[in-house]
Amino acid sequence: MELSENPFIVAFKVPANETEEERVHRARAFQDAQRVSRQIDENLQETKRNLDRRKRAIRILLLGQAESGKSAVLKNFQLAFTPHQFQKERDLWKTIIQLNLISSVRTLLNILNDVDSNVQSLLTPPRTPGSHPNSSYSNKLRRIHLGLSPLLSLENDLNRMFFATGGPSHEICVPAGSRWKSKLGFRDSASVHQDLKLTNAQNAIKSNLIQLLEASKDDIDSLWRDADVQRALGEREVDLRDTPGFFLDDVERIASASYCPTDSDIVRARVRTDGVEEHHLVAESIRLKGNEFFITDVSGARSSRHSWIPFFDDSHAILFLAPLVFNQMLEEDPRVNRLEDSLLLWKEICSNVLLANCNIIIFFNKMDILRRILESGVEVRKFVPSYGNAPNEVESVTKYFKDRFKTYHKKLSPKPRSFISHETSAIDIHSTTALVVTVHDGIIRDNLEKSDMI
Ligand SMILES: Nc1nc2c(ncn2[C@@H]2O[C@H](COP(=O)(O)OP(=O)(O)OP(=O)(O)O)[C@@H](O)[C@H]2O)c(=O)[nH]1
Ligand SMILES: [Mg+2]
Repeated sequence: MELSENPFIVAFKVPANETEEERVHRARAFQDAQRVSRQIDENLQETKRNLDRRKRAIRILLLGQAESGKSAVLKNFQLAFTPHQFQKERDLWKTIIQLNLISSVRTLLNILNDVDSNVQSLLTPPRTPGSHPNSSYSNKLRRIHLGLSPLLSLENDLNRMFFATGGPSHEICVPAGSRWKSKLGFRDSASVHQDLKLTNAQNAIKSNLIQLLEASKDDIDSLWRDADVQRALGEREVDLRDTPGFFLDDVERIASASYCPTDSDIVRARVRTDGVEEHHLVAESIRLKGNEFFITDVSGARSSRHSWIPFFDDSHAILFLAPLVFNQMLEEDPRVNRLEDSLLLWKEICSNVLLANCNIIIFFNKMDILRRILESGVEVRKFVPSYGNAPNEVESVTKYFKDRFKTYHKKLSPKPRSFISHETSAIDIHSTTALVVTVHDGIIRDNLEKSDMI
């Protein structure tokens, strides 16, 4: 471009017969324009630096069906690599865990209220007085139910105020990004949000929650420990301990005013991921210092899986979460067995050409739940007839399913690649934090080898 055509120079050209006032005005406008231009240059440089950093850093994508444990694995990465940042968010999780606890109470009451042709509800009065075999227990449970009503209604208000969701399942669901954290009062030094201060109404509802929980903890505890309730759950083959965000065994601790979540509580807390979240981790400890990487956490719901595709050709490795829980159905489609859904998803991921050069590491997660299910006598062959009469034991069951995943991996991968698998229980933070450090080292090593080959 000719100098005379430069719009910046043309705009500030000295006009003929310029007055002193016009000259001062023009000089000021010129300085302002220069400042804006410098700012734009700096922003462009910053964007370029970020892009370069992203290009250099390892990028990991977490995949798997809903509730498979992706966000729990992410928390283990954060615990291992950025423990100080993790520590700063501790208070934020307190409200989430308290809401998880109330949500389990609600689930429990819903199950007890469920009347079908065979099972008399434990909460509704008997049709003719005295006809209910356990009418004295029912009276007790009805009293507890009534006593817990204010807590349940506060849970509704809290969900509406902070999450604007809730839905029929009352599961906490948050939009991607960290804005929901600031809504709960989390103050991140890097945050640009201005609305970090909670309003008086928000503060009031949070302290109401603490008071009401403290006042209700005996009721919650007696409801959960009640022999009739436990029997009713057994009859319906419901094990609430296997449900996400289960804290009923910890009521005494969690419903106390002085409660502070432990690392393990935070990993066990349930917040459904909505959309796609990218997390930038810069290792804090001396040993891991300098390790900088990005982890993308996604929603595993069937309706969200199309949103994973743009992240496929940008990732160095995929961590695929496949719980070997063979006797549960999908929450979003109760006709579909979770393990069958995982296998279908695995086939799609293995055969995807966009992922042909990507390492895929599979975590057979929720091993603790598999162990509990088998110990309680549930037979694999009833849910997976092809399992036949093989031993109903963890080792044999794990090998059977692992072989199925491995076979598809070999058959469907567009190019040969190693099958790397780990058996995990993401809520066991001791072993999982150690594992994610090893896995991360492996991804870096593999990436270096690949770039050397190129
Ligand atoms: N018992 C047990 N619970 C686990 C394990 N891994 C995860 N969880 C719990 O299962 C629940 C669901 O885990 P999440 O990490 O939220 O699942 P997700 O894959 O991120 O689910 P979406 O965000 O809905 O896609 C949480 O309450 C976790 O704490 C595990 O190995 N054992
Ligand atoms: Mg999640």
